Amino acid sequence: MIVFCVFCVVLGIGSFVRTSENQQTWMMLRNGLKTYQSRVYQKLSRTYKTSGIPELTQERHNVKRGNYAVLTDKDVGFFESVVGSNHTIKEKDELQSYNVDFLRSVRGNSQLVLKPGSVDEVSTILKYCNDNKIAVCPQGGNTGLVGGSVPVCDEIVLSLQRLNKVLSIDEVTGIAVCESGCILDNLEQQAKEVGLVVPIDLGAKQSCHVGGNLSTNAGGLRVLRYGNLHGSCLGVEAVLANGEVLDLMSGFKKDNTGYHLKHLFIGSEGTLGIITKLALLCPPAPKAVHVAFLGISSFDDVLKTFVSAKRHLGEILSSCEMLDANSLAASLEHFDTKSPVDGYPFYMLIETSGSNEAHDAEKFNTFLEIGMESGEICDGTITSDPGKVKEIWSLRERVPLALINDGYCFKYDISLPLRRFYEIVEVLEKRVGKMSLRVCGYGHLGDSNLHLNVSCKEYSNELYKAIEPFVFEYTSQLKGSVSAEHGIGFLKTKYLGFSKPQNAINMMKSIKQLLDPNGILNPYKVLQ
Ligand code: FAD
Ligand code: 2HG
Ligand code: ZN
Repeated sequence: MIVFCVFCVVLGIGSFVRTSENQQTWMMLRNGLKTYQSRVYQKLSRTYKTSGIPELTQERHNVKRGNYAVLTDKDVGFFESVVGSNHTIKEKDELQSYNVDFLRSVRGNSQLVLKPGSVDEVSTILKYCNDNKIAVCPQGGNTGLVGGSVPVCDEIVLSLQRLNKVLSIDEVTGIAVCESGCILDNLEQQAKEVGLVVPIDLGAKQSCHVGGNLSTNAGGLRVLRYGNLHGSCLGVEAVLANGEVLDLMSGFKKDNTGYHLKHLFIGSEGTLGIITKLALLCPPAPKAVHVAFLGISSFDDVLKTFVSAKRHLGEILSSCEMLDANSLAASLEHFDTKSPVDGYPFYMLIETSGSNEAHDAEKFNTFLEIGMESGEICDGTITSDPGKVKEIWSLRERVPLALINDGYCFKYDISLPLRRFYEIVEVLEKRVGKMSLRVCGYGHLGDSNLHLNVSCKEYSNELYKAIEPFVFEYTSQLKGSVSAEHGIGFLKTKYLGFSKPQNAINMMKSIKQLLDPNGILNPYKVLQ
């Protein structure tokens, strides 16, 4: 028997179950979900206890320091005269959080952090560094997951956190202009006030910078709807290694005047220039948002449900995420919460964003009914209540943090052909056996982007060797991408060749040589 509460969709939250033995789920939903924290990562912060900090990257990865100048008191004096001593960090304890990444997977040994307050200050600092061959690591919110945001050796850290202003948001054109150190969530709040939405959303939004998002070409939860930042970014202002300011700001979607240079700075992870300002095209905020959380009994049915979602939800489909049972279990255990749907090997989170509540609900209902009747969807819950929408999203968004809380987590962010999307999770699970606590797969199914995570109690070199390069070889054999959205940073440089031909890498090196001939910008990252 199929029980499906159509009206509840309109009322706020509904549940549908395939058989009556699942009535318990329905009861729980009627009584309201537990009050989850509204956003998983209120403000991402990790405190650094001595025991939790990783070995120095230079030692763990046996890195030979580049031929850069060693910082002198004279250099520090110069930098203080530019940014002011109150915007300079030299104390060992304070330096720690700028030297260690969010995952605690890498640790640099920088002796100096600079926090410039204007593009001119960034320019003066870079000119000096270039003239004196001092290496620089640009840093945004330090939420990057590939070791790109912290120094490898003793590069100075150039933090963009003071360049944090929203400069303008135009309701008519939909263009938002901000400084690069603006926190994504702040931009989103201000865009919302004029009925717009920032076309990128991710779990780290309360800490990451919009400039950091651009520098990594971050993907996130709604690439399926809005595409990636190469499409939404209208312009950037960037400071080159020699201090020159390149003004590529534009207020137009269409501008075919020569090479599209702004794209060089999108996704180049601070190796070609420092982004100081940017313009983003923001679409109107959707009037109706529905989210369903579904229990599915096989990966084959996950794919069928995705195809059905594209066909039946069409233009209102805004996100299609997948979690396996181990991912959901981690989220539930570490955050001590319950899921409205439980006991399945796979779960899907499907979101629609549109402009007509009744029309969208009707479409969603049709999609769900078809899925239930065919047996592809076994169980689920749907809501359009904003609070409940957040609760459901938090089941998914908590997964990365939950896995880090297992102790240590090896994270892989790969693009794979959809038909073979999940097999690597099962293969890897067999391969690493008891060396790991959990092997799991989740992520942006709608973009063919799998987050393959292996958690363990603490970093283990043996486990590391069992996973790498195996995961990258496997990905490459399937013609996938070894980095779908997080970038190459420091941790993936060895594997760039698994996704790019040598002549493309050579061209990247020529561009780097042209823009940063002394190699001072984020050395040891992206290119080896
Ligand atoms: P940082 O981590 O500080 O830096 C990232 C890189 O960009 C570094 O190489 C740095 O040198 C460079 N950089 C930073 N700012 C500038 C600048 N102004 N100019 C030049 N170079 C600069 N990523 C996704 O793609 N999708 C997700 O869904 C996603 N979810 C996440 C969830 C969590 C919980 C966490 C912790 C991370 C997640 N990430 C995700 C990864 C990360 O948040 C993104 O890569 C983000 O874009 C990094 O922004 P940031 O400001 O923290 O940059
Ligand atoms: C996400 O989609 C992020 O949640 C993080 O990209 C993925 O930590 C990860 O592996
Ligand atoms: Zn992701």
